[in-house]
Amino acid sequence: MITFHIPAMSCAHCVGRVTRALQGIDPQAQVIIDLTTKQVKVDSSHPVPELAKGLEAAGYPPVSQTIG
Ligand SMILES: [Cu+2]
Repeated sequence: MITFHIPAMSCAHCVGRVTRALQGIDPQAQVIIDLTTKQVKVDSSHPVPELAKGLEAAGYPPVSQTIG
C-alpha cells in the first residue's frame, strides 16, 4: 500500500481524475481517496515512481509518499 499526499485535490471532480490517472497506469489498482486529508491510498503492483509520474501528468503532483 502506498499513500500519496496530494494537496491539489479539492473536490469530487479531482477524486475522479486522480482515480482515472492511477487506473490508467494500473487498471487493477485499488484507490481510496480521503479528500479531507488529501491522501490517496493505492494498492498496486506497479512501481511508485511510475504512479507518481502519472499523477503529476494529470495535474495532481504528490508532495509526499509513504510506502507500507
Ligand atoms: Cu476538484
